[in-house]
Amino acid sequence: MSKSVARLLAESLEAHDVDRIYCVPGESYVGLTSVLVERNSMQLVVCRHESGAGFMAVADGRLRSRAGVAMVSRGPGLSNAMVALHSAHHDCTPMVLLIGHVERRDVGRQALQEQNYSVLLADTTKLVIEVIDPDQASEALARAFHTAESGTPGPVAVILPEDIFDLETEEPVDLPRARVVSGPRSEDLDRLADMLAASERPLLLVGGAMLADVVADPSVTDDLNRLSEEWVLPVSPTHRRPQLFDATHPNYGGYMGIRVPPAQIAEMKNTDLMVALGERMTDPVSQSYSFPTPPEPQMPFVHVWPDANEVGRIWRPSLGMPCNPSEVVRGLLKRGAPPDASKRRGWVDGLHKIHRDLLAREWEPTTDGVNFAAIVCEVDKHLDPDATITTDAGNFASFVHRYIGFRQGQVFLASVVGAMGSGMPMAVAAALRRPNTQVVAFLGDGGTLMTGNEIATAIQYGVNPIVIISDNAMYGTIGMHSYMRYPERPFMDGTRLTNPDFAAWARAFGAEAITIRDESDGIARAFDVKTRPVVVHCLTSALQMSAWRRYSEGESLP
Ligand SMILES: Cc1ncc(C[n+]2csc(CCOP(=O)(O)OP(=O)(O)O)c2C)c(N)n1
Repeated sequence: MSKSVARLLAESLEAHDVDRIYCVPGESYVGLTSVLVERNSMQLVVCRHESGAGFMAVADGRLRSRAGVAMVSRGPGLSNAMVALHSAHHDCTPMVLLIGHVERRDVGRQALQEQNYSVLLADTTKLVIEVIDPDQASEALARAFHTAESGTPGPVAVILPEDIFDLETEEPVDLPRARVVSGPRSEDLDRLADMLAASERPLLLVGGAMLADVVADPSVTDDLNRLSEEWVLPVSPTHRRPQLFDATHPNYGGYMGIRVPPAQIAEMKNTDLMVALGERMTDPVSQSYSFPTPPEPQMPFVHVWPDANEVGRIWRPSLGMPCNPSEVVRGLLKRGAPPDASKRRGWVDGLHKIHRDLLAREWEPTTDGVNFAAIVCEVDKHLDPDATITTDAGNFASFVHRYIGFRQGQVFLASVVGAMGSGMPMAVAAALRRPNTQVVAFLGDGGTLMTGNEIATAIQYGVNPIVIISDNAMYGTIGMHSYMRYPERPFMDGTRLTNPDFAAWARAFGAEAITIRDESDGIARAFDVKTRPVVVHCLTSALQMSAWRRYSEGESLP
């Protein structure tokens, strides 16, 4: 039966179980939006900026372990969405970006807002698919979702010329491909089991691909816990994946993220076997490519990642396993723990003690504003076991990683690569995806005025995140880097910000607002509001540059 291409696309999205699309409308794709609105089979969330829409789709991709979907208009719309694409690409997050395009007959003329997408997106997407033949529209979507979700996940762009939507087609919906799960070779599993059995001081890193497996199948969490307990293995969640292991579990071996505190990393470096389970091994995780050292790691190194292109790309692992990490966990459990696994108890306890000491809720007052540590410690007391925490990029987030004892039922969302502007949109997406659960966003004053306007989207769609703004009147992270590199230069110069009253700003949107001027100002009431978003505006110390560093001493605190 003949139908319009727009309808075929809508049915294809439905077949891929898309229930929500984040967008900023554009004239280039009204042909598709009008059909989507008419069918009403999925929610169109109209955002205030394409970066906001993009980050919401990234968050959705992370929350579902399926591609999140955003829709933007040609040149200008896409350009605004680039930061989210960059983030999804680096963070290995599945995402499909639908982009309206000029009419096919005008392609190449530099028609209004035309862009060469294959050139522009070459280094921020896994694939760019231009739909030239309207009969291939559904096939294009099926390929986009499959590519976005398989191997190393990432963003895929689908380019939709504006003249195709009303054309008629006889093509059927191209149905979704089954999810591909790859297991380890049994000889590799045997070798890993032998290496682990022989190891006195193993280190088990768990990262993004493990998290994707957990989201797809929550029982993976129990398997991981059992492996750690039966095999007596310390588990270290990697950069911005803290929810993979309970911070208070006695086998928690310390967080392997950006700038691990000296005491922790010194002990970690005594390992005799590093196993990266579903961690791509990024710059922050590898401690700026020093642990392990490329290309030859300083200790035996096992790399498990569901994509052979990635295993061996930078390091020469002792054993490379291009498969789903959860399958490795299950395979090891089946083989059974070595009889002398308890020989590692002292090693695991030692790592855990350093972590617990660092997690201690200790902080000291400052002279120029609130020590953000106090706020984060207070928030931690109010977090539900299934709360979502999002952070934007900035030094205020170091307090979140230091002082929040993440639990496995909690959800953490941020741009792993550290793109500013992610915190608020991700909170909106999480609140939509996880109704009736707490969603708390931590933002800096810098990031707030990048995408904070998406609080309007929260209000429009009736979701109520709690937004905590650390206002130190500067781009603090950069101030710190500048100070560390050039201590003789005036602190804050080049990074100072003149801010609005964020409480008044929040109220103008219809949100509730609380101002914190002192560590003793309570924020408990932020958790009681529940009927609209709450913004907690903290007048934060600039001298307390991060959870680890204070200006006057110029030294790490611990
Ligand atoms: C989109 C983007 N622009 C610039 C940067 C570089 N950058 C990293 S952190 C930071 C400052 C963040 O300032 P703020 O949000 O106020 O948090 P603070 O560091 O003061 O806690 C900047 C500019 C970035 N990571 N992402």
